[in-house]
Amino acid sequence: MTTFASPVDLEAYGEYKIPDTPGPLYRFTGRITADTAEQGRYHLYGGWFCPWSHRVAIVRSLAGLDGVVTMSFVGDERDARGWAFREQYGPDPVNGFTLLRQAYEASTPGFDGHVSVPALWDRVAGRILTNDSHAMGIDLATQFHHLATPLIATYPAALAEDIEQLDRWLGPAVTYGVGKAAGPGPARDTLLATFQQLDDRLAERRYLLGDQVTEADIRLWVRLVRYDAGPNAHRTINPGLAAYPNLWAYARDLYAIPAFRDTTDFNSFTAPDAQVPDWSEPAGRH
Ligand SMILES: N[C@@H](CCC(=O)N[C@@H](CS)C(=O)NCC(=O)O)C(=O)O
Repeated sequence: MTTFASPVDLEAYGEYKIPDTPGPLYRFTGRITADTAEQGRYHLYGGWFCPWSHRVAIVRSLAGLDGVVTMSFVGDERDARGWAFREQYGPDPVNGFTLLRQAYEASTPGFDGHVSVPALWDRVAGRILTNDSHAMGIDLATQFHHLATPLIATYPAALAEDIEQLDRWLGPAVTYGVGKAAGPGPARDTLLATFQQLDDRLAERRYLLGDQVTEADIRLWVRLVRYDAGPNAHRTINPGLAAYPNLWAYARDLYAIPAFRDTTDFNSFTAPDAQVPDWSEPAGRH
């Protein structure tokens, strides 16, 4: 049995392209409910490099689900075949697939959409339930309380509206804006103005919504931890995250939490000649 995909080969296969097909981009929209939240039922296919996967990996740990929902990682390079299982991070422990595409094809015969991570596989149904990290983050945080005690409840009902409201601001400004901020256009000014607003906000509170870590912090943090390693590796956007002392200390404060630190693989997202700041410097925030 073949366990791993052959090496990335752009000459033979060409570049991965996002298919130009009509309809929703991410077609798997299933949800986990308390009655389908079962021990060992779900498997998370993720990528270390991927900020969306990273969000869900952090939630999984904070929800106490490391032993309830299994997780594995695709390699961080691809050709037209899409994400694949390679020696770098190990095989597919659920289906023995060599290409993530096989999981999508097993779910929808003739699948021609995005082969994306994160993807949540349902072992009972034998198919992908969802490839929407937003739904995964919420469901892992809220539907498993009969099976596991969360270390931190990241999506409390009382804060759900505040979390989504922050997302309507930080989504365009940071999540989607950071990749455009090195280029021409207004994205850079918007990003840096947002960093300044966050820095002011974090002078007064430990986390975005007060004294408790929530999904809002997780969504922002996966972008902050990549900022000086990827989008701002050559300091083309600004001199670095450290230009915003409260924001930078907040980001290090989160990095000190094992669920954040242990799900972070700097090698998977750091540009070869990037100057990465010292994330382990004590944050001194209480
Ligand atoms: N909306 C998706 C985005 C996931 C996403 O963009 N994943 C990237 C890797 S970080 C990917 O696999 N892209 C391949 C594709 O979209 O075709 C989510 O929130 O889960």
